[in-house]
Amino acid sequence: MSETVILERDEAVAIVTLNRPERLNSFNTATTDALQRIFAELAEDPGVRALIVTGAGRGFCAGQDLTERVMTPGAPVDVGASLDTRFNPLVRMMRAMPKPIVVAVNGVAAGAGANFALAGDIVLAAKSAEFIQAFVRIGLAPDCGGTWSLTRLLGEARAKALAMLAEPLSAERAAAWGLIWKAVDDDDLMPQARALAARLAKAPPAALAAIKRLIHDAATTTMDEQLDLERDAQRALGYTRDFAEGVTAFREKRPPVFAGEG
Ligand code: T3D
Repeated sequence: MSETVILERDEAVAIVTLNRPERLNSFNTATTDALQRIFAELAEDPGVRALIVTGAGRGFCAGQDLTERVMTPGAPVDVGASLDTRFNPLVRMMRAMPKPIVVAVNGVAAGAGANFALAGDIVLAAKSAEFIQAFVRIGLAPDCGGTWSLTRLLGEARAKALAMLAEPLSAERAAAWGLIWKAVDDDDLMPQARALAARLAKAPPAALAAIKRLIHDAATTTMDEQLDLERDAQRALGYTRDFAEGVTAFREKRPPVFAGEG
Protein backbone atom coordinates (compact mmCIF):
# COMPACT_ATOMS: atom_id res chain seq x y z
CA MET A 1 0.00 0.00 0.00
CA SER A 2 1.27 3.44 -0.83
CA GLU A 3 -0.27 6.86 -0.60
CA THR A 4 0.02 7.71 -4.28
CA VAL A 5 -1.18 4.31 -5.48
CA ILE A 6 -3.75 2.17 -3.71
CA LEU A 7 -3.55 -1.60 -4.02
CA GLU A 8 -6.65 -3.62 -3.14
CA ARG A 9 -7.54 -7.25 -3.55
CA ASP A 10 -10.88 -8.78 -4.48
CA GLU A 11 -10.27 -12.53 -4.38
CA ALA A 12 -7.87 -13.22 -7.28
CA VAL A 13 -8.18 -9.71 -8.75
CA ALA A 14 -5.76 -6.93 -7.78
CA ILE A 15 -7.08 -3.39 -8.17
CA VAL A 16 -4.41 -0.72 -8.64
CA THR A 17 -5.73 2.83 -8.27
CA LEU A 18 -3.68 5.93 -9.10
CA ASN A 19 -4.44 8.16 -6.17
CA ARG A 20 -3.53 11.82 -6.66
CA PRO A 21 -6.94 13.05 -7.81
CA GLU A 22 -6.14 16.72 -7.12
CA ARG A 23 -3.40 16.50 -9.83
CA LEU A 24 -5.50 14.28 -12.12
CA ASN A 25 -3.31 11.37 -10.96
CA SER A 26 -0.31 12.70 -12.84
CA PHE A 27 2.86 10.68 -12.38
CA ASN A 28 5.23 12.08 -9.79
CA THR A 29 8.30 10.06 -8.89
CA ALA A 30 6.60 8.51 -5.85
CA THR A 31 3.81 7.22 -8.13
CA THR A 32 6.06 5.62 -10.71
CA ASP A 33 8.22 4.10 -7.93
CA ALA A 34 5.11 2.69 -6.24
CA LEU A 35 3.76 1.31 -9.52
CA GLN A 36 7.05 -0.43 -10.25
CA ARG A 37 7.04 -2.04 -6.79
CA ILE A 38 3.39 -3.06 -7.07
CA PHE A 39 3.67 -4.54 -10.58
CA ALA A 40 6.77 -6.52 -9.56
CA GLU A 41 4.91 -7.89 -6.56
CA LEU A 42 1.74 -8.75 -8.50
CA ALA A 43 3.67 -10.49 -11.29
CA GLU A 44 5.04 -12.94 -8.71
CA ASP A 45 1.92 -13.39 -6.58
CA PRO A 46 0.30 -16.73 -7.46
CA GLY A 47 -2.92 -15.63 -5.77
CA VAL A 48 -3.42 -12.81 -8.28
CA ARG A 49 -4.81 -13.88 -11.65
CA ALA A 50 -5.97 -10.55 -13.12
CA LEU A 51 -5.35 -6.84 -12.53
CA ILE A 52 -7.45 -3.72 -12.86
CA VAL A 53 -5.69 -0.36 -13.23
CA THR A 54 -7.77 2.78 -12.74
CA GLY A 55 -7.63 6.31 -11.37
CA ALA A 56 -9.24 8.05 -8.39
CA GLY A 57 -11.43 11.10 -8.93
CA ARG A 58 -12.37 12.67 -12.24
CA GLY A 59 -9.19 11.89 -14.20
CA PHE A 60 -7.36 8.71 -15.12
CA CYS A 61 -3.85 10.18 -15.43
CA ALA A 62 -2.50 13.46 -16.82
CA GLY A 63 0.99 12.13 -17.60
CA GLN A 64 4.17 13.36 -15.97
CA ASP A 65 3.55 15.67 -13.00
CA LEU A 66 4.76 18.91 -14.52
CA THR A 67 5.19 20.52 -11.10
CA GLU A 68 8.23 18.23 -10.77
CA ARG A 69 9.76 19.88 -13.84
CA VAL A 70 11.29 23.17 -12.77
CA MET A 71 12.89 24.64 -15.88
CA THR A 72 16.11 26.38 -14.83
CA PRO A 73 18.09 28.08 -17.62
CA GLY A 74 21.37 26.23 -18.15
CA ALA A 75 20.19 23.13 -16.28
CA PRO A 76 18.06 21.17 -18.73
CA VAL A 77 16.09 18.13 -17.57
CA ASP A 78 17.27 14.76 -18.88
CA VAL A 79 13.88 13.45 -19.93
CA GLY A 80 15.54 10.36 -21.42
CA ALA A 81 16.80 9.40 -17.96
CA SER A 82 13.29 9.79 -16.58
CA LEU A 83 11.99 7.43 -19.28
CA ASP A 84 14.83 4.97 -18.67
CA THR A 85 14.34 4.69 -14.96
CA ARG A 86 10.66 5.42 -14.45
CA PHE A 87 8.35 5.06 -17.43
CA ASN A 88 9.96 2.48 -19.70
CA PRO A 89 10.33 -0.10 -16.91
CA LEU A 90 6.64 0.37 -16.11
CA VAL A 91 5.50 -0.21 -19.67
CA ARG A 92 7.84 -3.19 -19.98
CA MET A 93 6.47 -4.65 -16.74
CA MET A 94 2.90 -4.31 -18.00
CA ARG A 95 3.73 -5.94 -21.32
CA ALA A 96 5.65 -8.75 -19.61
CA MET A 97 3.06 -9.28 -16.85
CA PRO A 98 1.97 -12.91 -17.33
CA LYS A 99 -1.58 -11.99 -16.24
CA PRO A 100 -4.22 -9.88 -17.96
CA ILE A 101 -4.37 -6.18 -17.12
CA VAL A 102 -7.77 -4.54 -17.48
CA VAL A 103 -7.43 -0.76 -17.64
CA ALA A 104 -10.50 1.19 -16.56
CA VAL A 105 -10.03 4.71 -17.89
CA ASN A 106 -12.33 6.73 -15.66
CA GLY A 107 -11.53 10.19 -17.06
CA VAL A 108 -8.99 12.13 -19.05
CA ALA A 109 -5.85 10.19 -20.00
CA ALA A 110 -3.18 12.59 -21.24
CA GLY A 111 0.47 12.32 -22.26
CA ALA A 112 2.19 9.40 -20.60
CA GLY A 113 -1.14 8.69 -18.88
CA ALA A 114 -2.78 7.89 -22.23
CA ASN A 115 0.00 5.58 -23.36
CA PHE A 116 0.28 3.93 -19.95
CA ALA A 117 -3.42 3.04 -20.38
CA LEU A 118 -2.76 1.61 -23.83
CA ALA A 119 -0.03 -0.64 -22.38
CA GLY A 120 -2.77 -2.64 -20.68
CA ASP A 121 -4.39 -5.69 -22.29
CA ILE A 122 -8.09 -4.82 -22.29
CA VAL A 123 -8.88 -1.13 -22.08
CA LEU A 124 -12.36 0.01 -21.06
CA ALA A 125 -13.12 3.70 -20.87
CA ALA A 126 -15.96 5.75 -19.43
CA LYS A 127 -17.84 7.52 -22.22
CA SER A 128 -16.84 10.87 -20.70
CA ALA A 129 -13.12 9.99 -20.84
CA GLU A 130 -10.74 11.38 -23.45
CA PHE A 131 -7.33 10.34 -24.67
CA ILE A 132 -4.94 13.21 -25.40
CA GLN A 133 -1.46 12.84 -26.88
CA ALA A 134 -0.62 16.07 -25.06
CA PHE A 135 3.16 15.86 -25.50
CA VAL A 136 3.51 18.25 -28.43
CA ARG A 137 1.80 20.99 -26.42
CA ILE A 138 4.89 21.10 -24.21
CA GLY A 139 7.48 20.43 -26.91
CA LEU A 140 7.77 16.64 -26.60
CA ALA A 141 6.88 13.61 -28.70
CA PRO A 142 4.74 10.69 -27.46
CA ASP A 143 6.50 8.21 -25.17
CA CYS A 144 5.57 5.17 -23.08
CA GLY A 145 5.25 3.23 -26.33
CA GLY A 146 2.67 5.63 -27.75
CA THR A 147 4.23 5.92 -31.20
CA TRP A 148 4.24 2.12 -31.34
CA SER A 149 0.73 1.48 -29.98
CA LEU A 150 -0.95 4.24 -31.94
CA THR A 151 0.70 3.24 -35.20
CA ARG A 152 -0.09 -0.44 -34.74
CA LEU A 153 -3.64 0.03 -33.57
CA LEU A 154 -4.69 2.97 -35.73
CA GLY A 155 -2.26 3.24 -38.64
CA GLU A 156 0.04 6.12 -39.55
CA ALA A 157 -2.58 8.63 -40.64
CA ARG A 158 -4.46 8.68 -37.33
CA ALA A 159 -1.33 8.20 -35.21
CA LYS A 160 0.36 11.21 -36.78
CA ALA A 161 -2.67 13.47 -36.52
CA LEU A 162 -3.32 12.53 -32.88
CA ALA A 163 0.34 13.08 -31.95
CA MET A 164 0.86 16.26 -33.96
CA LEU A 165 -2.44 17.96 -33.15
CA ALA A 166 -2.90 16.69 -29.57
CA GLU A 167 -6.65 16.79 -30.11
CA PRO A 168 -8.71 14.96 -27.49
CA LEU A 169 -10.02 11.61 -28.74
CA SER A 170 -13.31 10.64 -27.13
CA ALA A 171 -13.66 7.20 -25.58
CA GLU A 172 -16.40 6.31 -28.04
CA ARG A 173 -14.27 7.24 -31.03
CA ALA A 174 -11.27 5.42 -29.51
CA ALA A 175 -13.43 2.29 -29.34
CA ALA A 176 -14.81 2.79 -32.85
CA TRP A 177 -11.24 3.17 -34.17
CA GLY A 178 -10.02 0.04 -32.37
CA LEU A 179 -7.70 1.84 -29.96
CA ILE A 180 -9.52 0.39 -26.95
CA TRP A 181 -11.91 -2.47 -26.28
CA LYS A 182 -15.06 -0.59 -25.22
CA ALA A 183 -16.53 2.73 -24.14
CA VAL A 184 -19.14 2.24 -21.42
CA ASP A 185 -21.51 4.44 -19.45
CA ASP A 186 -19.59 6.21 -16.70
CA ASP A 187 -21.52 4.52 -13.89
CA ASP A 188 -20.93 1.16 -15.49
CA LEU A 189 -17.15 1.45 -15.81
CA MET A 190 -16.03 -0.16 -12.56
CA PRO A 191 -18.81 -2.79 -12.48
CA GLN A 192 -17.84 -3.82 -16.01
CA ALA A 193 -14.10 -3.75 -15.25
CA ARG A 194 -14.63 -5.84 -12.13
CA ALA A 195 -16.84 -8.35 -13.98
CA LEU A 196 -14.28 -8.66 -16.77
CA ALA A 197 -11.37 -9.10 -14.37
CA ALA A 198 -13.30 -11.65 -12.28
CA ARG A 199 -14.03 -13.59 -15.46
CA LEU A 200 -10.36 -13.48 -16.48
CA ALA A 201 -9.33 -14.57 -12.98
CA LYS A 202 -11.33 -17.77 -13.53
CA ALA A 203 -9.85 -18.43 -16.97
CA PRO A 204 -6.88 -20.79 -17.38
CA PRO A 205 -3.85 -18.63 -16.45
CA ALA A 206 -1.31 -20.43 -18.63
CA ALA A 207 -3.55 -20.02 -21.68
CA LEU A 208 -4.03 -16.30 -20.94
CA ALA A 209 -0.29 -15.81 -20.52
CA ALA A 210 0.35 -17.63 -23.80
CA ILE A 211 -2.28 -15.57 -25.64
CA LYS A 212 -0.70 -12.34 -24.40
CA ARG A 213 2.83 -13.46 -25.31
CA LEU A 214 1.85 -14.79 -28.75
CA ILE A 215 -0.06 -11.65 -29.67
CA HIS A 216 2.93 -9.54 -28.64
CA ASP A 217 5.27 -11.82 -30.61
CA ALA A 218 3.09 -11.39 -33.69
CA ALA A 219 4.26 -7.76 -33.94
CA THR A 220 7.70 -8.91 -35.03
CA THR A 221 7.32 -12.38 -36.55
CA THR A 222 6.38 -13.74 -39.93
CA MET A 223 3.32 -15.98 -40.25
CA ASP A 224 5.71 -18.89 -40.65
CA GLU A 225 7.55 -18.11 -37.42
CA GLN A 226 4.29 -17.48 -35.63
CA LEU A 227 2.99 -20.92 -36.61
CA ASP A 228 5.98 -22.45 -34.83
CA LEU A 229 5.50 -20.28 -31.75
CA GLU A 230 1.83 -21.27 -31.62
CA ARG A 231 2.78 -24.92 -31.89
CA ASP A 232 5.24 -24.60 -29.01
CA ALA A 233 2.76 -22.75 -26.83
CA GLN A 234 -0.03 -25.19 -27.64
CA ARG A 235 2.23 -28.12 -26.86
CA ALA A 236 3.00 -26.71 -23.42
CA LEU A 237 -0.67 -25.88 -22.79
CA GLY A 238 -1.69 -29.33 -23.90
CA TYR A 239 0.25 -30.77 -20.94
CA THR A 240 -1.52 -28.59 -18.34
CA ARG A 241 -4.17 -29.82 -15.93
CA ASP A 242 -6.34 -26.92 -17.04
CA PHE A 243 -6.48 -28.33 -20.58
CA ALA A 244 -7.48 -31.72 -19.17
CA GLU A 245 -10.10 -29.98 -17.03
CA GLY A 246 -11.42 -27.95 -19.97
CA VAL A 247 -11.90 -30.99 -22.17
CA THR A 248 -13.31 -33.13 -19.35
CA ALA A 249 -15.76 -30.41 -18.35
CA PHE A 250 -16.90 -30.06 -21.95
CA ARG A 251 -17.49 -33.77 -22.24
CA GLU A 252 -19.29 -33.87 -18.90
CA LYS A 253 -21.42 -30.86 -19.90
CA ARG A 254 -20.42 -28.80 -16.83
CA PRO A 255 -18.56 -25.52 -16.37
CA PRO A 256 -14.79 -26.00 -16.07
CA VAL A 257 -12.90 -25.07 -12.91
CA PHE A 258 -9.45 -23.89 -13.90
CA ALA A 259 -7.11 -24.22 -10.94
CA GLY A 260 -4.15 -22.78 -12.77
CA GLU A 261 -1.83 -25.62 -11.87
CA GLY A 262 0.78 -26.92 -14.27
O1 T3D B 1 9.32 14.67 -17.79
C1 T3D B 1 9.44 13.48 -17.96
O2 T3D B 1 9.77 12.69 -17.06
C2 T3D B 1 9.16 12.94 -19.30
C3 T3D B 1 7.86 12.32 -19.43
C4 T3D B 1 6.92 12.97 -20.10
C5 T3D B 1 5.66 12.30 -20.34
C6 T3D B 1 4.46 13.18 -20.33
O3 T3D B 1 3.49 12.74 -19.81
S1 T3D B 1 4.51 14.72 -21.05
C7 T3D B 1 2.83 15.27 -20.92
C8 T3D B 1 2.51 15.81 -19.54
N1 T3D B 1 1.10 16.05 -19.40
C9 T3D B 1 0.48 17.10 -19.92
O4 T3D B 1 1.05 17.91 -20.63
C10 T3D B 1 -0.97 17.26 -19.58
C11 T3D B 1 -1.18 18.46 -18.66
N2 T3D B 1 -2.55 18.59 -18.28
C12 T3D B 1 -3.50 19.11 -19.10
O5 T3D B 1 -3.24 19.44 -20.24
C13 T3D B 1 -4.88 19.22 -18.54
O6 T3D B 1 -4.81 19.20 -17.16
C14 T3D B 1 -5.82 18.09 -19.02
C15 T3D B 1 -6.15 18.29 -20.49
C16 T3D B 1 -5.22 16.71 -18.80
C17 T3D B 1 -7.15 18.17 -18.20
O7 T3D B 1 -7.66 19.48 -18.28
P1 T3D B 1 -8.81 19.95 -17.26
O8 T3D B 1 -9.23 21.30 -17.68
O9 T3D B 1 -9.84 18.89 -17.18
O10 T3D B 1 -8.11 19.98 -15.80
P2 T3D B 1 -7.08 21.06 -15.26
O11 T3D B 1 -7.82 22.15 -14.59
O12 T3D B 1 -6.11 21.43 -16.29
O13 T3D B 1 -6.31 20.18 -14.14
C18 T3D B 1 -6.83 19.99 -12.83
C19 T3D B 1 -5.67 20.16 -11.87
O14 T3D B 1 -4.69 19.14 -12.15
C20 T3D B 1 -4.98 21.50 -12.06
O15 T3D B 1 -4.50 21.90 -10.81
P3 T3D B 1 -5.12 23.22 -10.09
O16 T3D B 1 -5.03 24.34 -11.06
O17 T3D B 1 -6.55 22.84 -9.79
O18 T3D B 1 -4.28 23.39 -8.87
C21 T3D B 1 -3.80 21.13 -12.95
O19 T3D B 1 -2.71 22.01 -12.83
C22 T3D B 1 -3.45 19.76 -12.41
N3 T3D B 1 -2.72 18.99 -13.43
C23 T3D B 1 -3.22 18.51 -14.58
N4 T3D B 1 -2.26 17.88 -15.27
C24 T3D B 1 -1.16 17.98 -14.52
C25 T3D B 1 -1.43 18.68 -13.35
N5 T3D B 1 -0.51 18.93 -12.43
C26 T3D B 1 0.73 18.49 -12.67
N6 T3D B 1 1.08 17.79 -13.78
C27 T3D B 1 0.17 17.52 -14.71
N7 T3D B 1 0.53 16.79 -15.81
